[in-house]
Amino acid sequence: MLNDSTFPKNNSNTNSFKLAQEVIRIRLSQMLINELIKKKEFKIPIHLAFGHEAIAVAISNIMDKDDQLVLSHRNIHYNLARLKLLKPELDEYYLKKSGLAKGILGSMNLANEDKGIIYTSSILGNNLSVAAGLALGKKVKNETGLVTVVTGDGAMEEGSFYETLVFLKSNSLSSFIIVENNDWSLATSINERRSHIDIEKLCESIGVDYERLEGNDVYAYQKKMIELKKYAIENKQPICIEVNLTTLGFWRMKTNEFPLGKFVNYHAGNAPDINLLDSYNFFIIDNSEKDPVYVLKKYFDDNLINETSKRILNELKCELKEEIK
Ligand SMILES: Cc1ncc(C[n+]2csc(CCOP(=O)(O)OP(=O)(O)O)c2C)c(N)n1
Ligand SMILES: [Mg+2]
Repeated sequence: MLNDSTFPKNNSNTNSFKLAQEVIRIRLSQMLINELIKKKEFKIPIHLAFGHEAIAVAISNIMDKDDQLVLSHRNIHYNLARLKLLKPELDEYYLKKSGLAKGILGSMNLANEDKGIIYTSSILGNNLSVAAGLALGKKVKNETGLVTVVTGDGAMEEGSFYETLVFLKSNSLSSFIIVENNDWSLATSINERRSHIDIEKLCESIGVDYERLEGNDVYAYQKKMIELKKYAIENKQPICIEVNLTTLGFWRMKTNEFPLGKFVNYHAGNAPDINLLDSYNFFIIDNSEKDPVYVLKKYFDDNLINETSKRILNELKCELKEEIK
């Protein structure tokens, strides 16, 4: 697959380098926000999405004007990918009037209609039903465009996940249901809290097409999403896309059973083990395929990625000159 002509070579002067830059920009934007959360700058909880950058960039990049995106509590990666600016998002987290949503929506409900993010809800499962209604609305009004809804492996335990799949299929509605499967919901891994759900088989039983994405490769993801979008629109079908990913970061929860602290995957607030340093490869969190930024090394050499990251970090710091004095 890597020999495909749509995949970039080690060259920053190509259009496709933009995808890599986007992944890096979203990583660094979050690192800057993480440092501010550590300083207890915000009154509201913020769910970072380190490790989720590749799918957000791919989805944002394939969106057309008439497409609609519906998000959940962990939405920072999509909001940053759509807006392409950090300052209005940060002002929103400060609940300032100058914020993206005038300081009214905050973090967990942050939508941006101008950029196609029609609705975002902190109520798990609620966004699925809303997306189903939006998709039906497009059909009855004879409007074009694809509705994409994003959910987690915890939120998909809500009945509305099943209902939405049945509804979208029954009404032949072009749509994507993206399951960001990070194996965690709050402080429990899937194994700890429930029996395994085979999403592929569940979809098969309803007749909904299913696709799994893994590997955190933004180029592979974008190529696949373009194919899937064409299929969903031409065939008027929903497609459920399970994205296996790791939310990078962790903390330790002290319990009687685990006096030294039980490993808990990052959920919200600051990611204490992630630091914005000024060293070589400072933007990489995990030297493995778990990290979409590390995966960029398949295509570009370390030097190019490092220099690009430094440039983007400087641009972001200029954008935020007030906030990070
Ligand atoms: C209806 C409802 N129940 C419970 C919660 C509390 N809650 C907030 S986030 C969360 C975990 C969600 O897990 P998942 O959907 O896998 O998303 P992740 O945080 O792992 O990205 C829970 C239980 C909620 N917001 N809404
Ligand atoms: Mg989860």
